Amino acid sequence: MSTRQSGAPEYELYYWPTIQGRGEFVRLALEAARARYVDVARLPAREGGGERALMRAMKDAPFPPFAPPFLRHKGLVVAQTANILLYVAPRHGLVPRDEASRLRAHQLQLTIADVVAEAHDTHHPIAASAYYEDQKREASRRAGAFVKERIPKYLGYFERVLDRQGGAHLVGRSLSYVDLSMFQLLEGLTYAFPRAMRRQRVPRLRMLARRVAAYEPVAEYLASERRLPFSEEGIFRHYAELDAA
Ligand SMILES: N[C@@H](CCC(=O)N[C@@H](CS)C(=O)NCC(=O)O)C(=O)O
Repeated sequence: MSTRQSGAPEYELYYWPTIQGRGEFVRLALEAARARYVDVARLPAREGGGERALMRAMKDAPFPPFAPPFLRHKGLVVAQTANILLYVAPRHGLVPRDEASRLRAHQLQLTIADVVAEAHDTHHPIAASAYYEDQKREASRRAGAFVKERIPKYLGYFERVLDRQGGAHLVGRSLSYVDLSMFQLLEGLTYAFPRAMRRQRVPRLRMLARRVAAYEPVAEYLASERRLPFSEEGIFRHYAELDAA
């Protein structure tokens, strides 16, 4: 099992085994909840893991996902990162109970998904199937606009929301999955665009990220071997030439 929890795993998470990617938003929620889960593709093939198991599960699901991450729980297969979090969070107190708060959380999570897609497109603006080296010129233009316009616009928006909420949490009065995802987004952007990120004036978001990192289950996870490193295989990639001058 990929967690320190004992007992049979409750959830099966399916995601690419060597990268943080979009799966990391789900891993963080499961870890923060100290949920019993297995990160299936990270298991050895002889234990029913590996990428083949992932592909098979995706193909065989009665209602197939388009792409990982997806989660199996009690006969349900749930795909799309924001949708998975929408499903998991209420089961573990990672979102307030009332409808307005849940809609707000989902709204923010979908906005985070938009940033993630744009961050991906800075290094793969033409085709996800082509090498970065074959789309470097387009990547440079795309990243230029992302760094100059989109990062400040998105982070400015999240900072404003956090301020309106009182500064402690993005939704509600305690830690929610959106806070966890905001931590991950800031980590990813800082890895990929360290120079651009140094220029962002988002003190509340930074403080929130520090609190999330210090939250015991998250701190334990981040220090464990379960937390994969960022790399140039993932969504947030550091290419110095794409970072701001
Ligand atoms: N909107 C989906 C995107 C899923 C997605 O793009 N997954 C990537 C890995 S992060 C993948 O394997 N895509 C395969 C493909 O698009 O063909 C989500 O948020 O879960």
